[in-house]
This record gives sequence, structure tokens and C-alpha cells, in this order.
Amino acid sequence: MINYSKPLLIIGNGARGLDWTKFGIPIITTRLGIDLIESDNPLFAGRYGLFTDKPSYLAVKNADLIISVGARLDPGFAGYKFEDFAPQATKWIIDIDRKELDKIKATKKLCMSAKEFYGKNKDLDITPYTYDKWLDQIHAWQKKYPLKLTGSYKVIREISDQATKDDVIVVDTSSSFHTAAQIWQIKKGQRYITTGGISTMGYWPAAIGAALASGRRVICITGDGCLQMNIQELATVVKNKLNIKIFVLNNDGYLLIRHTQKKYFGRLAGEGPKTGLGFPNFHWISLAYGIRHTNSIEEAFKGKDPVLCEIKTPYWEKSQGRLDSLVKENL
Ligand SMILES: Cc1ncc(C[n+]2csc(CCOP(=O)(O)OP(=O)(O)O)c2C)c(N)n1
Ligand SMILES: [Mg+2]
Repeated sequence: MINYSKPLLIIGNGARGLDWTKFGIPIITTRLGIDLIESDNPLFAGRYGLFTDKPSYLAVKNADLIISVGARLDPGFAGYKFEDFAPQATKWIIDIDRKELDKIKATKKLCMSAKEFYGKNKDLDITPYTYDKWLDQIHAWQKKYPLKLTGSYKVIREISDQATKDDVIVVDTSSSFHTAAQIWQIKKGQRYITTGGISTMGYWPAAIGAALASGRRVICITGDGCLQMNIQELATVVKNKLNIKIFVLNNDGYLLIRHTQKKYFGRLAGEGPKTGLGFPNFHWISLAYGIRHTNSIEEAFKGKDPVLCEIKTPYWEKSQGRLDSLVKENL
């Protein structure tokens, strides 16, 4: 039995293909591990990252043991100050990549695959155990601090509610990368693919590969800026009659860049129509490529044809759950 009362299991892409609920330990996922546990599983403790939410933040902050498997705990996940990450916890890191292990401070580092670790849990003294009080506390935080369903949070939550367990979800970078990671409710069976550490705008045509490889419907979430990069791939989607529902969150430019410029530089440049950035009319673009255009999520989900669903979101939308703000809040 583990001698800890507030353990957390952190799983990333390297932990794929195994059922981590068998340990009975509350689970936090990375961005690339979002689909490793469904959102309504009682052991789901949240998703951590530069944008997270209060319940996940509090779980990590108060944990006394962190067991991280197949996640490299990079700054995009753990924050830019590693000493603020799970400050009270003993840290066990399991990673097959020695170079990644060398980068971080931990109590115990095990250089092995997730599969090997999974099979070794008896030697490592990890046995399933019900952490009633700790889990109750996490559930209480989840109830007390829900994300506000406004702007793109509301939009993505609605898309998520209408998605089925058989869908593959592909998410581009920028604000929707964070918002979807925060608000998407994973149903068991869904595959969730996103750009991860490289964070390249124009990742959205990964939806084409996902559709062709899986034969499943693909829900693709992107921004007006990200769509522009690789917009030519709309032709591939149409030509191959792929069942891809593309949701474009249109906030008139580069929202994340806009916020960064305001915060650090005090003036805006090249982030929207008034500062030199122009986008085409996406309805006309849809007509030109021959893809169905709609502004309704419900309409988008009708039929098996490709769709470009354009939804307006606020120009100055504020992201929720910024990790650096939560650290300052001293919760
Ligand atoms: C290829 C590439 N160029 C530039 C960037 C820097 N960048 C990150 S987010 C972003 C703006 C994205 O705009 P949009 O898709 O409209 O998303 P929003 O933040 O507005 O929701 C830029 C320019 C990047 N990540 N990748
Ligand atoms: Mg935008």
C-alpha cells in the first residue's frame, strides 16, 4: 500500500493503450493524453497545462505523490517555473526517454516504457486503493469551480455535447487548443488529436489523415487564423467527400497574439482588421471550394458531407484558468 493520502497519476501520450484506472488513483492528463480517460469517470481529476482549471490546479497543488507516466512534464504542461508544480509532492517519473528524465527534478526516476511500469506495479508497491477522502475533495472542487460557459467555451462545449463516442476530434493550435483541452468532455471511445508541443498553426488538415485512416467522422476545431494556413486542403476534403465537420472559431484575427501584445507591448500590430491583418469571407471561400457552409452547430452535424461551420466568438475573449494567474491567486 502506498504511504500517501493524496496521490495523483499523470498520464501522457506515452501511456496510451493501457487502462490506468486499475490503480484507483485520481488521474490528470496532458494535452496529448486527453482521450486516455473519459470525463465522467470518477477518477478523472482534470487536465493540467498553461491553461487549466481550478480543480485540476488544486489537485496538483495539494497532491503528496505524483506518479507521471509517459509525459515529459515540459513547460507547456508543468508551467515555466517547475518549482511551482506540485510543490508538496514526492515525484516519481516514468519515461522511456532518458534525455527527458535528465531535464527534470524528481524523487524517483524510472527509465522504462509505460507498459513495463504498468506490469511492475506490485514490485513498486502500488496496489489499488480507494482514496475516498482525497477523491471526495477533488469532486468537491470540480463542483465548486466549473469553467464559465461563455464565448468559445460555450461553443466548444456545445460541439462536445453533440459529438458521439465514435468521433475523432482534431484540434488546431492557439486559443481553441487551450479552450478545447479545458472544456471538451471525452466520451469513452473518442480519439482526441491535437498539435501538442510544436503548436503549428494550420494543423487542422490532420483531420484528413484521421478521417482516411479511421473511417470515422472527424470533428475538427480551428481558428480563423489557423484555417488560413493550409486552406488549400479544403479541396482535398471536398474531392474525397470526407465526413469532416470543420468548426472555425472566428474572432477577427489572432486572439492569443492580441492578448500577448496588449499585456507585454502595450500596442497592437498585425492581429486584426484594424492593424493590418485581413481574412477572406469564409462563406465565399466555402462556395469557391464547394463545401457546405453553416453557422449552426446542429446543422453542421446533419449528414455525412464535409461542412465548414463558422462561429463568431468575442474579439477580446478572455481565457480562463491561466496557470500563472492561478499561482498568483494563492488558492
Ligand atoms: C505556423 C505558425 N505561425 C505562427 C504561430 C504563432 N501563433 C500562435 S497562435 C497564432 C494566432 C492564431 O490565430 P487563430 O487561429 O485565429 O486563433 P485565435 O487565437 O484567434 O483563436 C499565431 C500567429 C504559430 N503557432 N504557428
Ligand atoms: Mg482567431
